[in-house]
Amino acid sequence: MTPTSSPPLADLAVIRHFIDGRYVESPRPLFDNRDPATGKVVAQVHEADAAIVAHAVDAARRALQGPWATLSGQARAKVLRRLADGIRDRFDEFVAAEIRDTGKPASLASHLDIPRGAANFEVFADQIAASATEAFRSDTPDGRGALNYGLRTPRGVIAVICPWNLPLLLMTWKVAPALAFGNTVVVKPSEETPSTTTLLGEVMRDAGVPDGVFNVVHGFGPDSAGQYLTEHPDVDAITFTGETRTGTAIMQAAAVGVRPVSFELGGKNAGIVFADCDLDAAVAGIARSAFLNSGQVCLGTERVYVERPVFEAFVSRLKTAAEALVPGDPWAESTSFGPLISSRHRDKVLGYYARALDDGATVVTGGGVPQLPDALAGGYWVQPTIWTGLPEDSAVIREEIFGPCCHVAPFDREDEAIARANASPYGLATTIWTGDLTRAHRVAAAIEVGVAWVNCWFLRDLRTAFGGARQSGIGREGGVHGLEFYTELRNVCIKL
Ligand code: NAD
Ligand code: 6OD
Repeated sequence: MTPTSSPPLADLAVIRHFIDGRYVESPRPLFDNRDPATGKVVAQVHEADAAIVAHAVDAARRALQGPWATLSGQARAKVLRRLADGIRDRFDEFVAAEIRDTGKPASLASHLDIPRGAANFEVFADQIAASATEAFRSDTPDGRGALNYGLRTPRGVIAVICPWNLPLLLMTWKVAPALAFGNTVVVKPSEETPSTTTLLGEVMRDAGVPDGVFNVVHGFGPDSAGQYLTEHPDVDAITFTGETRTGTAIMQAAAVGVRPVSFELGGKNAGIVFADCDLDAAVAGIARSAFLNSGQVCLGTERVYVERPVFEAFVSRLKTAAEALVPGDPWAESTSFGPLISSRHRDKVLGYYARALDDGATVVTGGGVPQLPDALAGGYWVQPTIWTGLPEDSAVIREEIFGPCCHVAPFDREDEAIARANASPYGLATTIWTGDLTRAHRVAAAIEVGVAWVNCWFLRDLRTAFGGARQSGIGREGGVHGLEFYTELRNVCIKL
């Protein structure tokens, strides 16, 4: 059910770090947390200095030796299920905290962000029992019959660095497998969205997670919590979701000590619509993939290639879908479209809107800022926007915008659509729309991405591998795939 008003979030008026089972403050000046729907300051956040980060890492390191290490897999799975229940028990508070940080519509927070935040813990509770180990009998002259088997141990202290677009969902997507496989974590949520991660500290405590297993430090990237955390020598591995450029900086920090990384990075995803598709479904699917969460989804479609016979009809129907989106108060039932996360991000997106005009785009719809009531006038709003007519070398087609916009271009041949989709340094996701299953398999195999959806988008089975190719990521998480990153694999060889 979608809640229609916010419960009080008194405990989140000042946002503190969560370390070793306690909320703690730090000496640096607090920074403002703003509601993107109004632009108003809604909370003050403590910023971690190097000492606070060291305290969190130390707590996580000590917790590796405590009761967490001796829990059976079944007992850990029970704890994870209690975490899922704990989020659900405080569902309205989590929804309200996520809305306050992001401005997203209540319908979205209550149907996607918070339910997935809870489900992530259940899925990885299941994985504890599902993860098998390999075994080999040697067949070499010196070791005939020797038994080899894999033994997985936790990596240790994992740094979890998160973005702002789906805060609880993306954070728990990493924290759940880290805990499931026996690690401890220090989480740094985005400076834009500190609230739900902070609230999760209480849920951890109430669910009986031992002190020090889950820690949270707040702050920014460079010269702040992010940098201190990734450079801390006692962090054993770093999992990060965010911009490719930030991933480069984090990889440099991880190089010291040769620590493993798992990265989910940016994208410039292409959608391909063939003339034989169900056009209504394709329009609805592409509209969702371009405009959900105001386009602030890494898997979103910013480049659409449509087979020429249906191009005009597709563009006209996509325009109708974009214009049906209703911006407004996140708590209003009629609202289906939220603001961007910050004034800085809005300026970036509007910069691309201007660039599209400079590069000769035809604006099918949008391109500016919507008219809204006075109460929302200070928020970070832009219109859902569709362009046609841009050259393929325009920055609008090459670079990730991360806003509610897409460019639609016609194509004539399947190989041409594939080549244009692949002409990107990124390789995160694609969505393919066709009624021809043979073609669907062929095209899904030819697009160089980590996730290929056919006649759907963002349809997630959490047991499957998730991640990006090329500059969209390193490694795969999801289901048992996370074992590679969240555990160390030792081979035990016994001569019999
Ligand atoms: P960002 O890279 O700016 O920030 C992400 C996190 O990194 C924040 O917590 C930030 O404080 C921290 N950070 C920044 N600089 C750092 C540094 N030098 N050292 C350590 N930490 C640092 O990304 P964002 O703007 O929060 O999120 C949007 C980006 O995330 C987009 O590029 C989007 O595509 C990507 N994203 C990818 C996925 C995926 O699954 N592939 C999912 C969501 C978002
Ligand atoms: O669904 C997920 O598990 C996932 N990591 C989604 C990423 C969305 C990007 O914004």
